Amino acid sequence: MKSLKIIFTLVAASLLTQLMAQDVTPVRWADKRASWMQKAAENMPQLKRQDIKPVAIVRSVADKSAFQGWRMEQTGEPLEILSKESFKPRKEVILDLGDHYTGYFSFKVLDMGLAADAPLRFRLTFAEVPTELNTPFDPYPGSLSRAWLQDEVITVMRLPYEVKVERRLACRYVKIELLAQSYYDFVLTDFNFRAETSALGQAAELAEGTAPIIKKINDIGLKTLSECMQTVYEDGPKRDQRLWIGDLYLEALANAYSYKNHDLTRRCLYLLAGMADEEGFLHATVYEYPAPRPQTDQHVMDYSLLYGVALKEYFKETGDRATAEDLWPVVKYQVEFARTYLKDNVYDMDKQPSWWLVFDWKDDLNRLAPMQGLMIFAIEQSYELAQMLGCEDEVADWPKVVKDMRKAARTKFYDKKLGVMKSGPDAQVSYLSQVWMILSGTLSEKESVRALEYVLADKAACYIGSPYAYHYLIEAMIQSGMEEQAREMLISYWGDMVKKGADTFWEVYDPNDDFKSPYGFHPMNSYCHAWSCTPVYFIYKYKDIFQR
Ligand code: RAM
Repeated sequence: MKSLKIIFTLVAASLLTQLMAQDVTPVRWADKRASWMQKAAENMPQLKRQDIKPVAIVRSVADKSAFQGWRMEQTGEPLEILSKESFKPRKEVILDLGDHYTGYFSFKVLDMGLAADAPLRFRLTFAEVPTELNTPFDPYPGSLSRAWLQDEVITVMRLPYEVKVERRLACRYVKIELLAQSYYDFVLTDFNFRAETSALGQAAELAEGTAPIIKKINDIGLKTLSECMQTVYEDGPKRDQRLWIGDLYLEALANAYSYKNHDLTRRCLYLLAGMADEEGFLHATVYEYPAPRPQTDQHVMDYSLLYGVALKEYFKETGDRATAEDLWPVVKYQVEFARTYLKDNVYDMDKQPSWWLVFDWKDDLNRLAPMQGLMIFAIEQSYELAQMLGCEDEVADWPKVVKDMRKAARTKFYDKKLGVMKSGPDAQVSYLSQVWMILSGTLSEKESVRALEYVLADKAACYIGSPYAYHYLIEAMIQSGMEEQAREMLISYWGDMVKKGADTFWEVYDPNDDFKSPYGFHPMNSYCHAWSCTPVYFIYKYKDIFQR
């Protein structure tokens, strides 16, 4: 019995030791995370609030020549009519705020003398673009939550009453429909949209003589950016209202040349670092409310590598060494972790678990060559950051990694005869394979021009489907000395959205398909989307190319 007891004690002790060993698997940067989250909190931006009143009553007009078949037209009625005449016979109104805004909507319902004997019910629909008011939302065919669509049913029990829509909205148009009524008359009045943004700075005027279309693109780009600048850089104020690394990178670039709210960039960099997974791999997206949390298991290797590029740009712009030093280990880990996915100096897609790679909203894009290029680009930029911090000794082998990866890319992807990069088992020729091989410095300037000219002329090449990917195309063109083409491309792609009536630039825009949406339902596209704001960065940074 005694020996049994001893055995039991020994087994228990060994189990406990094993368990403890598991428990103590260290969370990377465990001693630093609290201070990083603290710094994120300290850099919480002030929001500028503004009360916006509707500017007109409008109606939807079906028009085949308009974007997605709908345009808005003013009815010519004065807005005051709504506070004077009973809403009961009218039943419906569409208010135009005059521009896109992000914030909170309210209005009052007043009786016209008789007491309310029964409740009223309204449906409110908030739209960034006219199609959201003219496409039935149900039965809902989309892949993301139906509740992102901005329609709300409100029941008003007694009058007078102030309707305050609780959720934050992003829209230009507000449609109010009467769903249930009683015998008494009532009016709607005091419409207010409390708009919010953390874009407090003032962007500089463009040079005199800048083409009107470029001025317009810049204005809309600035508006897009300011709408997405909330308490983080959001991807879209309608949807998903959260911080993604890829969006942050492009927003921070545009912000650095316009509003210069560097605290917001700092906050986002700290938030992401503080919420990396236990091993240190960044989550591609994090939430702020009710308390900061990552979207667990949401890993995107191209995004995590861009984090280092964003930090380098931030440091270059602000000289804020303390932040760069604090967060350098995070950058280093992203690169070292990505390196474990290299096989013979090429990114190994087969080794990668089920994470996705973003690059573009194009299912048919083969991402192998783009990933190889992005990784080279990111390691090189991160190495530059190390040099700026004087800690390049820690990563002394990175230049060789870059060199070997370039060499492998040329061997594996470059078709010398055609002068073009080919990706994947089907040797796909895509815009983005060329773009990333250019940005990675794998192709010489002459080869870059040749490769880009090839895809631009090749109707069969896998083309680009989102403003996010267009950003890198324009950058690659500028890097290859194709300045005129870069200018023309920016004007034709973003200018096309302007011609189609954009108040803010869109998440996905395919000039060949106005109804394109990555989520199976075109109203679900985000029509004010962060990654679409980058003309701002190009126009200010490359003044000689764009400000004329
Ligand atoms: C979408 C977001 C965002 C993008 C990610 C990958 O859901 O709107 O812009 O970064 O996907």
